[in-house]
Amino acid sequence: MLKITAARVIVTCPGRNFVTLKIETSDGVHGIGDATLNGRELSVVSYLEDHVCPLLIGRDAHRIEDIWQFLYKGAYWRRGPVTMSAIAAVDTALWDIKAKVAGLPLYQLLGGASRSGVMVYGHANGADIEETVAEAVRYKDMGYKAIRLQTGVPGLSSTYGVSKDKLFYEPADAALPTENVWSTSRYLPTVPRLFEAARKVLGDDIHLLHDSHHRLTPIEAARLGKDLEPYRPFWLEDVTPAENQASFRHIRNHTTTPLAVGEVFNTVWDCKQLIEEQLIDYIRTTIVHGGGISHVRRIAHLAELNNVRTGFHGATDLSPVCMGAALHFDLWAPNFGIQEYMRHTPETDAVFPHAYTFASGDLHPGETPGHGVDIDEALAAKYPYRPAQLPVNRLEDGTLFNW
Ligand code: EZ4
Ligand code: CO
Repeated sequence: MLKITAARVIVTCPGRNFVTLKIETSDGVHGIGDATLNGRELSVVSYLEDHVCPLLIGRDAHRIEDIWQFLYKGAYWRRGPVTMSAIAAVDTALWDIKAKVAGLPLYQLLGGASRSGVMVYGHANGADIEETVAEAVRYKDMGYKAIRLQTGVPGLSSTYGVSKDKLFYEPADAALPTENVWSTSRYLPTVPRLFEAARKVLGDDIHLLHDSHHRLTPIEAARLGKDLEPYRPFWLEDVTPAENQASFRHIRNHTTTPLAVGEVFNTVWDCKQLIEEQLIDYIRTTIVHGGGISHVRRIAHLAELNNVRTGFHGATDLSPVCMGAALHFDLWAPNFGIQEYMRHTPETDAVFPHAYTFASGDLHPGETPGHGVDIDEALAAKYPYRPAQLPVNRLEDGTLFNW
């Protein structure tokens, strides 16, 4: 028995907020898990500190599955982003501990490497098409094999995915939500023009992606998918809000553009129909918001049976701890597709020393026992929590819309 002796939550803000759970054991081995829920961080801190940490003390750290079931079934109130992020943090920390005790990098415990590296996509964005394409060229020159393209929309002062700082996009930019303005009719013709320009400059030998960030109706999404077909996008992401899984049937019936969904999902139940009816091509739910490795593994297995591949969320609000764990998963998962990679700032990287490295368009999790990511607690303490929320979006007539 490897006794859990302590479970502590560490909140730090090296440029943005991160919540980390640290679990310590009687053998002196510790593990960490990411619990960051962007804009709602302190609700997960409370869930962990007030309700989860006390019941971990004294349990056997090796019984990962039993602890997962205890936290999921034992709460009575199942699912939801707060609950599942908290469970994910525990699960990730316990897998970290088990792999450290075994003296193996985590991917070996999952079943070993299925590939030599994890293909990632970076984010090229600009105020207009020309600037976005120039950014994409810069990413190609950095070695990226896949690039997400987001551009400003003529007539709109700001839009999702377009930032001032090119390498580090950060939408949670104010203590109270910033208000953006949206127009689907201005947006829809812009994206095919962007892709046409990008293909001309970048050629065919690169994967191009785009994120609609939940802003279209199914029929608008179908139109965009059809308009993008000549430019062979790798995927079109989050075309509509996905609470209504059946609405993807309409989109699917109209376009062969591959679809990616799921960064806001937190259990297999959110995507069961999407996967079983093969309505999507990539599932994006990653470790921190999907109940940890133990639950995301169930999602990935269901996906594999239905020709759906993984394409995990990897924005900057997912900490390096989540990225490390995700990369071990990606290196193993037989149905891995691609991994999103938004770089963290140097301040964040210093707080979370990690074994993963980038080379030639791939990330590799490294060979350090565990998931290979740690936290420098003394440095973390120098960056206290700062309130920051995600923006909201309104139509031009003031109607509150999806961000
Ligand atoms: O807006 O992670 O594909 N990536 C995204 C992200 C999300 C943020 C929200 O916290 O959509 O940029
Ligand atoms: Co997205």
